[in-house]
Amino acid sequence: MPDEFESTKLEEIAGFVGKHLIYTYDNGWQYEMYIKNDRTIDYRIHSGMVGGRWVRDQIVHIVRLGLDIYKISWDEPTGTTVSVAVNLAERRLHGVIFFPQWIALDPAKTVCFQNDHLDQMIGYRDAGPTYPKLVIDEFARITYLEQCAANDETVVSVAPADLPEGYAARLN
Ligand code: FER
Repeated sequence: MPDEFESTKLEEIAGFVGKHLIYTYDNGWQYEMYIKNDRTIDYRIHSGMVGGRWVRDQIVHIVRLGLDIYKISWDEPTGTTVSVAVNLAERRLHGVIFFPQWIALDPAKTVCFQNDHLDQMIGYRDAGPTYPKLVIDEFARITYLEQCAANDETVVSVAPADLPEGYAARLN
């Protein structure tokens, strides 16, 4: 059945829902993710190849791998696929991002508030070229971590450029 997923049971990932994290990959790219609920994330990209891009209500698959360890995987409307394994206890994560070739050639095409440009992104995805994929395989350090309520529409609600000075640089 299409709405059944291996290991993605609400009670198993309850400790992850509501988590809001800011992290920097070892290649310097800074990202922010909010686990809005068991099937949904919001995120902003603060720097890197597609810095400035932000997305709300991306459907994802979330599994629990162990104590304080979760994995989030999804397929973007752009055709980019992502899988991020998060170790909350050690404040470390590992992400693998599979970019279609059209994004590697012109990353700026995806730098927007994606929700307002979904048809355009799907058009780019279908036009390609898709291959060869650009595979990014990086560890990151979680520099900011907090627990928020589930389904809080205020956590990720403005563009990266419109955040208060120093927002993404906060450490805790
Ligand atoms: C991440 C790596 C990649 C992430 C999002 C992406 C929210 C999305 C990339 C893209 O669609 O360009 O850690 O976290």
